[in-house]
Amino acid sequence: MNKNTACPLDCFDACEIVYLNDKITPKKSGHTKGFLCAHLNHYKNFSHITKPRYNGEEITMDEALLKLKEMLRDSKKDEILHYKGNGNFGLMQDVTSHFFASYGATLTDGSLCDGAGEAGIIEGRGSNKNMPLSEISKSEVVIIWGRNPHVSNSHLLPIIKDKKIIVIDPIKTKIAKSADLYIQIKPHSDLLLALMLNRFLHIYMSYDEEYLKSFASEYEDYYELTQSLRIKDTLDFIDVTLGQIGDILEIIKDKKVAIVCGVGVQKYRDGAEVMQAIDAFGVNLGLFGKEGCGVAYLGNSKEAINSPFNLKARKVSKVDTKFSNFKTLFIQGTNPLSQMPDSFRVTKEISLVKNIVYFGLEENESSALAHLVIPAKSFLYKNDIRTSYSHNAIIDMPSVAECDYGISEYDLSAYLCSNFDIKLKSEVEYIEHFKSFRAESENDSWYVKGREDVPYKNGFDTDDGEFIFLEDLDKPKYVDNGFHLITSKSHKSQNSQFTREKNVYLNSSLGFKEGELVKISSSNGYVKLKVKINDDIRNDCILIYSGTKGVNALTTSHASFSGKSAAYQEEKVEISRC
Ligand SMILES: Nc1nc2c(c(=O)[nH]1)N[C@H]1C(S)=C(S)[C@@H](COP(=O)(O)OP(=O)(O)OC[C@H]3O[C@@H](n4cnc5c(=O)[nH]c(N)nc54)[C@H](O)[C@@H]3O)O[C@H]1N2
Ligand SMILES: Nc1nc2c(c(=O)[nH]1)N[C@H]1C(S)=C(S)[C@@H](COP(=O)(O)OP(=O)(O)OC[C@H]3O[C@@H](n4cnc5c(=O)[nH]c(N)nc54)[C@H](O)[C@@H]3O)O[C@H]1N2
Ligand code: SF4
Ligand SMILES: [Mo]
Repeated sequence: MNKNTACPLDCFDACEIVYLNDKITPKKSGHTKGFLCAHLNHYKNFSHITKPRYNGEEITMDEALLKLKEMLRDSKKDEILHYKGNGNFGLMQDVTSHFFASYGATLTDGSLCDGAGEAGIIEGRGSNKNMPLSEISKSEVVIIWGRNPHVSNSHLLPIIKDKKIIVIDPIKTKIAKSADLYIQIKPHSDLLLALMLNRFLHIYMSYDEEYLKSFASEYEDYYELTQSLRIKDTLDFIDVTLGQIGDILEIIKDKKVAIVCGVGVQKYRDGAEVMQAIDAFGVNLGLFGKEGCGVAYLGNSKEAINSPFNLKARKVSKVDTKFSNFKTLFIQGTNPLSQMPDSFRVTKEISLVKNIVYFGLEENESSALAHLVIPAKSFLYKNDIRTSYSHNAIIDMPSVAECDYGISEYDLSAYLCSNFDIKLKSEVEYIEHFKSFRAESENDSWYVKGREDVPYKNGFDTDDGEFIFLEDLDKPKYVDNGFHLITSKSHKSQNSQFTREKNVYLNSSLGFKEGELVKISSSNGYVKLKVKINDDIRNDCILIYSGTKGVNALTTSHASFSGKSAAYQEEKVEISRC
């Protein structure tokens, strides 16, 4: 029997799946276009935890739930922390937060992902309404700016294959190799590039004056701000030539342009300002509110959907979390010991917690440290529904098969709610609630009601409907030492899930040999990895993929200045032979 569901992973694409004769297959129509990525094609080959454990001993699920109840009773309410990630992107995953919030426990806020960029977008536009895939498909020129679609967003590729492509990335990614124009920018200089582009747009009088007068009337002041930079010094510093600036402006002139950004541009403490400046370039081109034009980032996947869950609680930072302030830590759908920044600090802090619970699918650093391990059911065996951060579909995810191990988030929450006297509706009622936010389209897919494919047609969501530009700049310091750490997504893993990378990738000109063991250090910590040579990487950068064991020993727990987001690429690193 065919059953339709969706990939649960934290990914732009949110693919639709047909479960056919016990096999995961792609839906042929719609944005999934008949293909899935390697993670889902091989999903069933990856092993999942099947037995709950307490202090290393296997126990039954009933015993595990009892232990969990005892741990919660053993702690004061404000000594309990629910630390949840997006290992599964289903909307029902928040049902556990409903329990913890209603019980009086602490939740987290901030982001390990796109929070800085989102804060910059909200600062400028008043909201984060995304340019969906369906609109990118109508554009003529696509600027891929700090996103790596062959790895993280493969369903974008068929949509843009016949368009003019410009890529801005310190790494010569696969799409960079076939692009019409590739700028191998120095990392962390996109803010300066966006300001330079804006400045030359004005010099060449190519900005959309009529649009700016209506929706961004401070554009002259912003132009003045861009004039505070010295052109030659700035371009030398960011490693972009005047010719390349001219080429970009020439390619996009009078075209429908989609600027497609990823998290790469904003893994810095000033990540919000970077996105706000890229947005401002889009505004000066008049890209908002027009078909086939705009700036795409990671949109708010919950836009236009009200949560039925109680999520009001005391919240602590997800980035520099003081775990030792808590007696019971409930980790769900994330692997903080690998994926949070500043791993040495995180390990030290979490080790001081009396009761550590890990609720997930697979073994990793966090399950190894946990006292109580509770296996979750995978998406195939539970009911959910999901949305995406790059398109407007809402996809039902009913259970498509049975399995006799693990527990769903709903069943675990139902157990806790009934034991601690907290109101919980039936699973069906919650899923129906989410379904009430959908509207059917022609090709038997559902969309989130009220989301606009072309947002900001009548101006922005700021108080006066006008775009807000950056008002001042930290004077750039044209000094540089150490290597830039690039830590992007791998095609082998989904952050720390599936097959994890093990190496550091270096340009051959640095003189290291393939297979050599090196020590990479920052002011935060160090990691030892074997070298792989790759000349697609600039010689002032080193690349260690997200999910590589130890990479976050190098990263800082100082959050972004705005958006409470991790800044994985802020720290410079050194390399030495072991
Ligand atoms: N296969 C796979 N797919 C995934 C994931 C995964 O782990 N594996 N993770 C998912 C998640 S959680 C997310 S958030 C998305 C993110 O997906 P992407 O936004 O594509 O994220 P990254 O790979 O981190 O970075 C994208 C690009 O930014 C470049 N970059 C790094 N620093 C800079 C810089 O300073 N400036 C510029 N211009 N570019 C820079 C990198 O070289 C990289 O090519 O992917 C999702 N999809
Ligand atoms: N150095 C560096 N660090 C990074 C990044 C980077 O680019 N570089 N990227 C950051 C980004 S963008 C992100 S989003 C984070 C991601 O980091 P995490 O949120 O830790 O994501 P994963 O490593 O994919 O781990 C997901 C976990 O969810 C569990 N899981 C999967 N499905 C389910 C389910 O249905 N139920 C339950 N209960 N659990 C489930 C899996 O077993 C796994 O333990 O990492 C961040 N960390
Ligand atoms: S491309 Fe993304 S959404 Fe599609 S199957 Fe792979 S991980 Fe899932
Ligand atoms: Mo992410």
